[in-house]
This record gives sequence, C-alpha cells and structure tokens, in this order.
Amino acid sequence: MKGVSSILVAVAMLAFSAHAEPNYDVSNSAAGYKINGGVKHTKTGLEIPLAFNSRKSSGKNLFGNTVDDLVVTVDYETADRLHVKIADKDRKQYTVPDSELGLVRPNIKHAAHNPNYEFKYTNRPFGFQVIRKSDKAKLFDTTDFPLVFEDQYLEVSTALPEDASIYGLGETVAPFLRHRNVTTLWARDAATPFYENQYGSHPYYTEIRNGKAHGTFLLNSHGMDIFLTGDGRLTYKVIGGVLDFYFFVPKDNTPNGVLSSYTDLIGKPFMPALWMLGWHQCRWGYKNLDHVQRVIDGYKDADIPLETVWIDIDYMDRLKDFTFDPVNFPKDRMVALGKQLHRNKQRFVTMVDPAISTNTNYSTYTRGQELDIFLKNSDGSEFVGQVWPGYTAFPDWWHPNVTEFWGKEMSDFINLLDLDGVWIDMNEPSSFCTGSCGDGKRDENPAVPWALSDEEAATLRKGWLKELDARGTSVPGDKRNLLYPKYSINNGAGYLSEKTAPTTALHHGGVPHYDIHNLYGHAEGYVSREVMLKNRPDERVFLLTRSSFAGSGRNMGHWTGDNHSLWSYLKNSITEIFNLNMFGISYVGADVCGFNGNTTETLCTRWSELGAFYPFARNHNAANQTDQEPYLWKSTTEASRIALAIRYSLLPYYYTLFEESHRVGTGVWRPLVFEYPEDKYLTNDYQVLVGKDLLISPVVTENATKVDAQFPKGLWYDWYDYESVIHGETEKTLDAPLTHIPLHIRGGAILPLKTPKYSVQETYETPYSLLIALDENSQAEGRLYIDDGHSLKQEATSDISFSFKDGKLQAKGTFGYKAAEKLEIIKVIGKEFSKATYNGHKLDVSKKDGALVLSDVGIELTGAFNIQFA
Ligand code: MIG
Repeated sequence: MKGVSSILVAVAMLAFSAHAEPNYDVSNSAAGYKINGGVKHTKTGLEIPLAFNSRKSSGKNLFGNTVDDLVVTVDYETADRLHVKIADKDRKQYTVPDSELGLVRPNIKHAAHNPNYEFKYTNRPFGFQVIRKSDKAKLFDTTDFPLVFEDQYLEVSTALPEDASIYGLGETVAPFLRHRNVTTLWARDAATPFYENQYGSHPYYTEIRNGKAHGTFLLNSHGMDIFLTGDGRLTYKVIGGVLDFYFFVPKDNTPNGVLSSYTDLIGKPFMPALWMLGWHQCRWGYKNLDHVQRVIDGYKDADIPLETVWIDIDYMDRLKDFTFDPVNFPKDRMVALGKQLHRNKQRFVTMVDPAISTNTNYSTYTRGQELDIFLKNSDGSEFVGQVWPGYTAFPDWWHPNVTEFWGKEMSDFINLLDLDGVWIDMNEPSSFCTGSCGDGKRDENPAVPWALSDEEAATLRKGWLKELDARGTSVPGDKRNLLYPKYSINNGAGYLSEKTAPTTALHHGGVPHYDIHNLYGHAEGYVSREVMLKNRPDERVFLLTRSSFAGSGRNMGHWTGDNHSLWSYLKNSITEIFNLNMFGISYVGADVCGFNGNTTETLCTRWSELGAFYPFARNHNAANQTDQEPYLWKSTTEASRIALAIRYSLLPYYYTLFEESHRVGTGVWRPLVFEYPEDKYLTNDYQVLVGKDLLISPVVTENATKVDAQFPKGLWYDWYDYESVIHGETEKTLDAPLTHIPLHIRGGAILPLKTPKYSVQETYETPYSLLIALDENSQAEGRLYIDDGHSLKQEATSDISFSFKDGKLQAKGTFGYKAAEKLEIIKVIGKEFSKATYNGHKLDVSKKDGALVLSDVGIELTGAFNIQFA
C-alpha cells in the first residue's frame, strides 16, 4: 500500500502551500469490487449488485471500514441525463435529503428513449464508462481505477485526456480553466485564499473536449478532495455518503446545453425582480444613520444611480439579529429610512446572521429554546459557538419547528422595516471557536480569538480541542470518527470543526453535522425564502447568501465573499462569476472595489466600470478600511456614471437574459469558450460575454491603458462608436483609458434598450429602443421579454422576437403584457438605408454617429409588426 502514505504526505504539504505542484498518488492498490449475482434490468435502467473483490487484507479498510455489499443503480433518466448511483446495500450511508433542504430528485418512471450516451461496465474489478454516442468519446471511465467504498472514505477516478479542459469544481478562487490542483469542498468562512475551500460546495464540472461539452455532478454533501492531476485522470476522495453521479450529455454538445441539462436537475436560477438589477451600495462599518444618509446624498449629488442601500451588522444592538443599536441605528429611524428610500424609488436590504446570542434576556434566543430548534452537542446539550454577538446558538434548519421560530423572528423584522431583501452571511456556519466554545456560555463580550496574543490564542484553542476530544469523536449509535476521519481532506482551516460547528454536533433526527455541514447555508436559504414568501406571497423575494450548495440558485443570489482590494481579485471576480453561473446561480457579483484592504482610485475606477456589468452589482467594503463610494474620486465618479448609464440602458437586455437563465439555466455572464467552444478560447478568463451579444474586454491590471482582446468569428461593433468594426477570428489591442471599458456588440444582434435614468423604475418608464447590429449578411436577431418586473406569477407577459433580414425588421411572438410599452427609437448599424416604411407610412430616417436612426417610430408593443428598410 505504498500509495497511502504518499497521499498523506502530499495532503499535509498542500495544506501549507497553496501553489505547490501536487505530487501525489492515487491509491491504485485498492482491490475494488466484483459483480455479485445477476444484473437486473429495471424500468429505468439497470441494477448491479457488487461485492468487495477480495477477502484478503489488501485494499481493505484503507481509511475506514470497507462496505462489502453495494448496489449500482443506473437510470437512463432523460436523453441527455444519466444517473449512476453507487450505494451501500444496507443504505446506512448518509445521502443528501430528497427535499428542498437538500435536493429534490426527479421521479423517473421509464428509461429515456435513444439517449445521447451509453453506459458500459466491467467486472473484476467493477468499473463503468459513460460514452457519448455521437463520437464514442469516453466521458467518464473508471475501469482503470478500482473503486473504494468505505464508511468514511470513497474514492473513484475517471480517466481523462491529458490536460483535459475542466471548468467548475468550487467554490474556490482559481483560474477558470482548472489544471493541476486539488479542489477541497468543505464550507468555510475564509477570506478567499487562492485554491482553498471556502463558502460554497459545488461538486460539478463541465469538460470541453474537442469542441464538445459534457457535465458531471457528484451529489454528495460530505467533505471531499477532487484531484486533477494533469496526468490523465480526475479523482474524487470523499469522506462519507454515497457516490451519486449525474452525467449531462446534451445532443447539441454545447456548454450552454450542458448547463441547461444540469439545471434541469438542480433547479433553474430564480427570476430576479427588475430593481435587483440596479446598482447597490453597501459597507460594513457605517457609523450611524447620518453616515448612511451622507452616502445616499453623496450619490445623488454626484448623479451616480443608487438603487439599493444595504446595512450590515452595524445596525444591530450588540450585533444581535433583529435588534437595533439604540444610539446609532435606532429602530424608529431605521423604519423611517425604509420609508424614505421607498418614497425615492430606492430599496433597502439588511443583514441577518444565523447565529443567535445565548443571552437569556434576548427573546429571540428564549423563543428558540422553547421551540428547541438549536443545534445540539452529541450529549444532547445545546451547542454554543461564538460569532459577532458573543456566544451563540445555531438554528437547525432541519428541525420541524424551525419555520415557526425563524418565521416569527424574520417576519416581524422584514415587515417592520419593509425590507426589500435579506442578506444571509456567516452560514457555513462560521463560528470563532474550534467546535464548542464551552457549555452554557452566555457572555456577549468575549474576546475574539484574533485580537489575542499568539500565546493566549493558542491556550484558548488547546481548551477547545480538549473539550472537543472530551465529548468523544463519535456520536451515539454511530461508530465513525467524525472529528478526525483517517482520510483528512485538505481543509484550509485544518480540522473539520475548525471555525465552525463540531462535526459531532447533532441535527434533528440525530444527523451529525459531519454529514450535513455543506448544506447548512443552502437550507437556511430555503427556510428563509419560505418565510419571506409567506409574507409576500406575490413577490419575487430577495435573498443573498454566502454559503451555497448545488441548487441554491433556485432560491438565492450570492456574492463571492471577502475578496481583497487587489488587482488579482478584480481579475478573479470574473472567473468566480463564470463559475457561479455554471453552478446555477446567475445572480452573482463580487464586492466592487474590494472588501479587505484599502482600495486605490485606479483600482476602484476599473472595478466600478467592470462591476457595473456584474449580474449583481454592488460596492461593498470591510470595516476599518478607507471609504470607497464611487463619488469619492473624480475618475471613479466619471467611470461609474458612464458604465452605469450603459447598464441601465441595457436593463431590458439583462432582464431578458435573466428570464432566459431562469427558464433555460444558461448564464448571464459567459466565458467566450461557452459560446465558442474552440481551443483558442479555452484559457481566456477575463473577457466576458453578457449573454451572447455583448463582449466586455476589461482592464484588470494596474496602469494598463490597453487591453489585448480576442474576437470570435463575425463582426464586432464598438459600443461607443458604431463605426469601428472588428472583423472576427482575430486579436486586437484595444485602447482603454482609465474611465473607458471596451465593449463590443456582436454583429447579428438586436438589443432592446431603455433611456438610463436615476432609478430602475424611472428607466423603465422610458420607451424602448432597438439597436440592430447587422452581421456580414445584413441580418440580425434579438429577443425582448416584458412583464411587470416584480410579481412571482405573471398574468400576461410579452415575449417578442425580432429579426432583420432582406432589409425587413420583423417583430413577432406573444404580446400579452398589457401596460403601454412603446418602441420609440430604432438604430441600425452595419448597412446604409435611406428609407423606412411602417404600415404604409414613411418613417423619418436620419444618420447619427455611425448609425441609421429612426427616432420617432411610436409603435405600441401590442402586436406583431414589420418595418421595411430600403
Ligand atoms: O466576519 O457582517 O462576508 O460581507 O461585511 C465578517 C460583516 C462578517 C462577512 C461578510 C461581509 C460582511 C461581514 N461579514
């Protein structure tokens, strides 16, 4: 078993050097499994009984107890989705709940007819292959790597082409193309160190091979390492549960097709309300409500649009949820602020943390105790951790009373302030001790560990570890070593219980935190959304979460957490947004201008002009960092005004894209390679396609005023100056002075636009315009989706498709949305025309800034129409 010790060594080394080249071996010494009895054909596929291959000691009990009998269930679920589940015959291993607190699995009755894939298997040892029918590519192939299935260690590898192009596997900060590193999934509050595990867990990847894409998802909530060795394989090492794989093989082989298929399973991203697409301002460390008011005024005076004002934990009384600091953020003034914002067509969001202060005079806590909804230690006592309000208890989102508890606390609060959204943070869950801070602790002002001297901190930690050990490594009725499983994943924090709840803490039904840790924030989000919907049954409610799991995007948006005011984080925000879009969370953004550290004028300017195009666009800053509102610097003010005017004019385009994302699952931000899956775009992780029609080429390095950009086939028109046209299949160096972000429109696109105003509502009150950018054949297409912008269920919507061909603009589709929506301006770029007729009438045609302009068309968008150009 030479493999084993070298793995341990490599893992230990990696924990301390994130950039180290992995130097590890996969345990090929495992004996694997053999087929044990008859393979059964079922209505949906196959059932294959397996037994451990060898009764000898070799390969047995590598890092846990070998499970001798397994069942492989193969379901040909749909033509593009294959389900392969390898589970213990006795069903003792924990599985992700088949509910909204985990993942609701589809109910499949019959095997798909003529699927795009084949499933093959081998015996002695058992292995399987997923083969794409169209080109016989082996997309997943375990046959060279014996399976390991133990209670606390599951290992499976697939052969891959050398240096395969893999995207996804997160949440982690890394280059977009994943290459030679280890991804660890274990939800963790960490300020975004490169290559380490952090807030969310998404065991999903898309691979692009020879221009064709497919996807692989391992539905498992346990801690795991995913090794991408660059030597022709990918290996999962998982510390519990079962191997529940889904493979996505769409007929069209496109990355977008894969995403659509993946989100068919995990759920489509939620549909945001229009206002959510406006610009948001936040910071941790606003001193009081006067400070907040100065910021609101600062925006107004600088004429930079501000849609939503966010208040962080600062508003709370000693940082306790649902309370108000009586001096700096008094309740009546908070209520008044909400009213003021709404009067001014602005919005209001505050933070709520999961951890509840254990102060017995705090009614939220005592009510939680009465309903018995807090997470328990293994002996049944209340688990006490430490977060901002001092010592805290943690709601157990799986407890049947939790909706009653959270429902009351949260409903009272959102209704009091008339909040437009709630921001849920610290839900990995984050706690400052290693496991329990000690039974029954109630202090609201204990020292925070990082404020102590090294020596004091070490003493404190020793105490926690001692307490952790004293409670035992396992829980009643479960022999597993939950504190220190033998296979130690590469958790950047160290032990599994570091800075979070102990893995021996118990959830409802005696489920140890060990099994469910990665689902905590995901579950909080579901419960919170239910509460909000109960209060606003007709509205698209808004939640922003830090921790997430596969499927969280159905209920929530996400920000990428505590980044840094550094150029490398500006650049990497792009990769992260690509990743999260791939994970089914299309409403996502990074803290604009950077969270930790002091920003600079140029960084904040570059960040604001890119951030203006984030799907979720918010400036956010940490406490004790210099102010970074955009109006504080001249260049940032100018860049923000320009970029936000563009974003607001593009709102109909963004909104239509979000609707597509919600219905189909495709991303709002896309890497070039997802639209053009060709080798030359595989590594481009800084140019951004918004949908497929708008290409952003941002400057992400200091002092640069030029940017090298790739342009795929076709024509690309400069957004600012329609006359500069780039003929694609080329690379260009673009000018990008400080307040300018290069932006190109794809020839062949028709973009629906509005006239930008201060708020989203005012912008939407202006008539529509169309920007028609013709391709080489003088053709173009586009789409516009219209509804009331905020209701969960829409009575009548409009879904209009535009096409331009042979000089004729045609609009058709459904025109259900009743309110008057006018199309006033049409611009055509790419070809000269001198006349336009609509309904037999001539329309006024003029030429302006390189475009042909119809400025007064006055068409009500209530039915199909044509305009003929000549
Ligand atoms: O440990 O609420 O990621 O956005 O400003 C810090 C204060 C707690 C972490 C969040 C950040 C937020 C901060 N929170």
